[in-house]
Amino acid sequence: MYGLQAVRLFWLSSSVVKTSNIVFQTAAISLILEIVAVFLFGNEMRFIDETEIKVKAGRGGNGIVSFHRAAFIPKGGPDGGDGGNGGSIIIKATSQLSTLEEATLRRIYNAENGHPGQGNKKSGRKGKSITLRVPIGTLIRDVNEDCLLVDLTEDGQEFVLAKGGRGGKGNQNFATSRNRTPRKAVDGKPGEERHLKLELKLLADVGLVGRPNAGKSTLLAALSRAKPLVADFPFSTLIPNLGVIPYGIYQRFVMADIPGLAEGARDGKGLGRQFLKHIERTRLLVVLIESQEEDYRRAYERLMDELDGFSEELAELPRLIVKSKSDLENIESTAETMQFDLKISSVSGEGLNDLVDLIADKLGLIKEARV
Ligand SMILES: Nc1nc2c(ncn2[C@@H]2O[C@H](COP(=O)(O)OP(=O)(O)OP(=O)(O)O)[C@@H](O)[C@H]2O)c(=O)[nH]1
Ligand SMILES: [Mg+2]
Repeated sequence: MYGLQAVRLFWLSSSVVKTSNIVFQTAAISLILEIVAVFLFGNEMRFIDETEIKVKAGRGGNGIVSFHRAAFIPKGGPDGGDGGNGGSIIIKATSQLSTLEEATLRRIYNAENGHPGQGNKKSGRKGKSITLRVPIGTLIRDVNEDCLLVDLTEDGQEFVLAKGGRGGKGNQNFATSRNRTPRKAVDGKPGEERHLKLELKLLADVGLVGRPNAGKSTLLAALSRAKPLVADFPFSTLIPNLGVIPYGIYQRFVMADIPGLAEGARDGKGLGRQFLKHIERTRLLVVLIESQEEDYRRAYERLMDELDGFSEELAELPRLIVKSKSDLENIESTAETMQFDLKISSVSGEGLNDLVDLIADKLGLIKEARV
């Protein structure tokens, strides 16, 4: 996170050096204040979308050898109880979280061992299980086996990451007519262990892409109840935002706004590229190009270069090409070098309803259909 702040600060400070533009200076000062605030009050904006953890389930408790002892019963039978099962480690997807932060509280998670059995045929207590909560859209890979274990796509979906070992049997189980005093009991089994990689890839229907400052966050705020930071400088969005957009009475779709894609993002410039994975699982991209761009086609092709270079999934997604900030458009000064699907203004509201209709159409939503 501080890395992101630093990139933004670097970008802004270089702009301050280059220009005396008051906007940049104000932006740089506000960013410095933001960093100071983060140091003082903690960082509430930590967006963690990747982490590695080790999990170890509890060992099963041992079964024990014991014989019933009571006054006037000299030869009580075997009464050694079974060991309790070890605790498991479970992962659960929840809509209440939007980052993996909670799962990163520890590097290693150990569930409790099962307790040994007791005399009087009492079983040992089970070890306590641990449930890790992660956001919906978390993929879990086994690092050693190099395979995907599960993709948690539903609210409440659970998966056992490491199963607790079974408790061993006590000697009460081994009495036979030939051997009434068995001295055999079984030890508990070890719990499973795994080295895992958790990766969050947000689940949204539509992804917004555009260069920094293209008006992505403003559009999301205009269409949904999301309140992303909107500001008149590039890289104002540092983490992805999701917004739910209603369509008709019963339908809705989720739109993701990610940090702007700077030119050369593919070579590590700017912030946008690391967030592209969060729109990889969408069904449609809305590409925003500012009406004030000097060369629309060039701006579009540069964006497409970044997307195509990122992954096949992104390259193949259907796209709507939308001209943004139409209220600022100066028709004489910009030669129309490409075909837009629509032009919109999040400020005047021009084209917003049409955009929602167009997106819904591409997603195959039917306005009056109940979900
Ligand atoms: N006039 C006008 N201004 C707009 C419109 N949409 C956005 N803006 C302004 O453009 C600036 C940038 O808008 P953002 O929504 O933060 O842009 P962004 O694409 O999210 O930018 P990054 O997050 O930095 O990539 C802000 O000052 C907005 O108020 C619009 O339709 N008309
Ligand atoms: Mg933004």
